[in-house]
Amino acid sequence: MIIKKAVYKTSVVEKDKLIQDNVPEFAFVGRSNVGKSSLINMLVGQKRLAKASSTPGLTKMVNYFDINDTFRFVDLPGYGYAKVGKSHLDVWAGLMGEYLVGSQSLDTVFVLVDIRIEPSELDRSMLQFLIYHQIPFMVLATKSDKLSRSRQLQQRKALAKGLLIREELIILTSSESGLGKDKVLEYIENKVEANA
Ligand SMILES: Nc1nc2c(ncn2[C@@H]2O[C@H](COP(=O)(O)OP(=O)(O)O)[C@@H](O)[C@H]2O)c(=O)[nH]1
Ligand SMILES: [Mg+2]
Repeated sequence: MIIKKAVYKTSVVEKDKLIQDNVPEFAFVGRSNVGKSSLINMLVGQKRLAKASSTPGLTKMVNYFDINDTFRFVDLPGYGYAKVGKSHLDVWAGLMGEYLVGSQSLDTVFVLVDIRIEPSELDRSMLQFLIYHQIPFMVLATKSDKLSRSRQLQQRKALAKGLLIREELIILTSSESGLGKDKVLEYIENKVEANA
């Protein structure tokens, strides 16, 4: 699939304003700085569709992008800033949790993890949350260009082990080199066609 058109639609801060329609949504989540904005930009082939993480106001918003007039990308708030001592459950009590359980047309959640960093407790509980709610997900390992090919494959195994998931659920990506672009877009195309 080729992305011919990708346009910013809107940003939402209240759960009552979340979009509820039948356009399939592919959401992106992950710790702040994991490379979420860069990956979205890489997938759509635009340098600054998704803003850089340094834009403070955007971090607590759900940002929607219309793609090819057929599906949507949804940039969810980063989950790296949960305060120590706060229950993990608090993370799901916010707008992101509302979106994940309440969105009418959520198709898949792409969970981003840095290929070089051990998965955190939050990454694991995110996956447990998605599995519990029967929400389809794929893990996208980001910044793969920072490792050699053999280290990438080693890390893919290690990530699968750390996240307690099958290796097939992890796609190696790089916003720098474009690695993984075809795989992610093929995945999306198959899901959109299956639901059409
Ligand atoms: N080498 C490399 N750096 C990346 C990649 N993706 C993101 N970065 C860098 O990681 C930092 C955070 O990226 P950003 O997309 O803003 O992360 P976000 O907070 O998850 O949206 C920036 O300095 C990016 O340039 C990648 O694939 N390779
Ligand atoms: Mg960002």
